[in-house]
Amino acid sequence: ADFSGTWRMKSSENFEELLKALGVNVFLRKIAVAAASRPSVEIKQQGETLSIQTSTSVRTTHVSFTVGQIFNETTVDGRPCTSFPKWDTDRKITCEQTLLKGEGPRTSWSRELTDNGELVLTMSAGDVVCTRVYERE
Ligand code: R13
Repeated sequence: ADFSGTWRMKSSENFEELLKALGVNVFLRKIAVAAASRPSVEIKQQGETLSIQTSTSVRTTHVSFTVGQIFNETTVDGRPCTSFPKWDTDRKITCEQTLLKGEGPRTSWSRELTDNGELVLTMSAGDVVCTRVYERE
């Protein structure tokens, strides 16, 4: 599967609930939710190595990793973690995160290319799952 491309978000569910589950206060949550409603995502992939830049007006993140290898990133609420991405199927990467410091709900994300060419991102914190669907720009 090739995740490469520039992606535009079509829909998002439970993003605010996700931040709430992570303990983000209502003030920062509202700012994050507003900004995250208009992201731009650029993915470059070469073989098993992906580079993902997620841009919004208030926060831009960049991660680069190889599936099967542990890497450092931050959780969606900005806490440093190590992440372990694996192929769930040949079109879906699932990544479990482990906080470097402190306690918090278990977090993970997954990215899947669907049959109709969309990209489905899930982000989980404990029982809360946020689902965001992207289409190619
Ligand atoms: C601001 C500070 C407070 C915290 C926060 C968390 C997330 C975000 C912004 C902030 C944003 C996240 C966007 C995520 C996307 C994900 C995706 C709580 C640290 C800066 C307000 C904007 C776009 O779709 O891949």
